[in-house]
Amino acid sequence: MNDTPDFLEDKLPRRELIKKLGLGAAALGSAPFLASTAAAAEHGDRQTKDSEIGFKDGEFVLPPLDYDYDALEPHIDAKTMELHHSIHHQGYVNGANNAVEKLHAIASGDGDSGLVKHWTRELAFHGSGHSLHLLFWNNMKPDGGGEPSGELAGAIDASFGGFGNFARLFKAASGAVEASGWGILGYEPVSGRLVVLQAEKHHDITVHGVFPLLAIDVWEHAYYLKYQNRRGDYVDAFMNVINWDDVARRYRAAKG
Ligand code: MN3
Repeated sequence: MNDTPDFLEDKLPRRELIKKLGLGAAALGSAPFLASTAAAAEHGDRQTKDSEIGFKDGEFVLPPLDYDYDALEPHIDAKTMELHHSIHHQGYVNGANNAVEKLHAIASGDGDSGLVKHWTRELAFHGSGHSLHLLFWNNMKPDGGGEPSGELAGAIDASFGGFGNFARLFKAASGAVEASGWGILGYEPVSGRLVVLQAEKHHDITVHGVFPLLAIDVWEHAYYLKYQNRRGDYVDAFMNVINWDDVARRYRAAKG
């Protein structure tokens, strides 16, 4: 924030500054992925539920869920949800804040620039972990599942040849992530198509620029209490809690 002209700092709150100056959030000291969040927030139909606010008063924060820990039973059990949200996700929030602090110190000349590779990797890991969990919680709802309709359904048809094909690919990709990671449905802006990707850990093997719309966490902490080694059963169960309205809203925002 040291480089922000005083006259701007005084008149505009931080979030407004990001928008007015057309800067990625990184330029003002936040992780780059926040830029897409800020851009999406400008879109009229983007929700701003409490459960989506992952950055507040200058630091990453863990928002509450939009539903109770037991709301996704029997598909995802309450104990897993509680540990996953309150312990695991909180860890990524803390890690991302710490990495940003260390990188700020290097930027201002006070830190150890020899550790810049370490701290940028830490920000990539924890920042992506935070971002994907925010998406994951909001991608789910009690009594979800089924199939999308409208524009998103059309895009799935055009990109994959139908919902059945998409579901087959998404489940295969999610089930086959090596070790810990994610299955992701995203909007690829160069082609304008939807793509299915895997993420290893949170940030490895991606296509830069892809806007994630739907993500399933396939780290063991997401399913092991209930499903043990049966990741495929957990992926099948996840399909029953998808909030397709949320995914459709993200698709409209990404396209817009
Ligand atoms: Mn997780």
